[in-house]
Amino acid sequence: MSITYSDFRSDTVTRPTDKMRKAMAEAVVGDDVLGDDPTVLRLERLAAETMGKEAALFCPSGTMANSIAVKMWTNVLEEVIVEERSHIYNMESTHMTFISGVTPRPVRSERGAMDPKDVAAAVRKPNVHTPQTTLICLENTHNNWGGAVIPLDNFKAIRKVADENGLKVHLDGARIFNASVAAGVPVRQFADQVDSLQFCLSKGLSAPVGSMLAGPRERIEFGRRLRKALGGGMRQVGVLAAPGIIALTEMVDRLKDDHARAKKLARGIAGLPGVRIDPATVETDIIIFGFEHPKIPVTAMLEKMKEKGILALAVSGGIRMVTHKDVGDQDVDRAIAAFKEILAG
Ligand code: TLP
Repeated sequence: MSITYSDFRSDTVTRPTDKMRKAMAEAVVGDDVLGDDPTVLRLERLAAETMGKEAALFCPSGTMANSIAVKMWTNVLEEVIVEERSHIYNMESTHMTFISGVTPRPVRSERGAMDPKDVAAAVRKPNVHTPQTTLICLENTHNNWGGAVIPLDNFKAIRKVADENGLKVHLDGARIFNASVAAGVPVRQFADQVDSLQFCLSKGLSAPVGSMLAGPRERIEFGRRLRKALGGGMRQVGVLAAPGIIALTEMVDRLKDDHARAKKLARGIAGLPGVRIDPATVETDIIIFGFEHPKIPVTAMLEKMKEKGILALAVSGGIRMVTHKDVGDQDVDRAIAAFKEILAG
């Protein structure tokens, strides 16, 4: 008999809803490279309005949206301040150097929130030896800090540093709606503090593909040219924008259920042998916990979990699990039971 898995590897594994599939089948399309796909135009307008920005661009992935953002705000011989565990710095295959010819300058943080003083200290004025800092990148929620929510006040303080030094700010808001729901702060208030942001439709919001890059019209139009140059110009892509519209208009409120389930999972496994997690630190859908067991290395633990139908990912020093639309309460109970059985033996 084939096993069915409870897949906690990421919220990227979410499948489109039936309504999304229907919308895909019925989408009115055109040629988006020629600018006449009405469904894409609707999604781009909706994304811009939601974020309070002039314009938005539909991109195939969060990585491409971030790559375009860095390229549209920087020139060669420049430097970008990034948080040291950020996705843009660690998990996007070096596009800053590869595409934009700029260097990242990592800054430490408290659970993803950089101290504005550290950011100010990292700003470099150019001379014959050093690059010029021109951009700061933020991330909210912060993936590698276990879905931590970066507070709005931290955004405001970093905005101030940026303004004092003539810098731009880009937000990797792959999960900005998770941050907004968890903090009770409208997304627009985060967006107001940055010059551009990208957010993903394809994660907890469950669309099959796509990220939106929002910002000033002139920069987004330049971004459109960059997207084409990077091979991201897509044709009858209204079929993918249609589920994106549903993601944005109908899938945000339910994120609170994912957050409650992540908390329940963390509480259920906290204190088990080898598991190092403080459930109080779980704010959204991602839980990252240390795993150090005298007899079971992380890889063996993941194998044993898989045998019991639970999929999770190894991260440095531990394990990552993410709750989302396609794992319900019964999957969380199943995961907790699997942990208890494996670790009791
Ligand atoms: N994150 C993925 C993996 O790359 C780890 C995941 O499973 O969480 N910014 C952030 C904060 C992200 O978490 C991700 C994807 C991206 C950007 C990139 O998005 P995609 O995968 O659409 O290129």
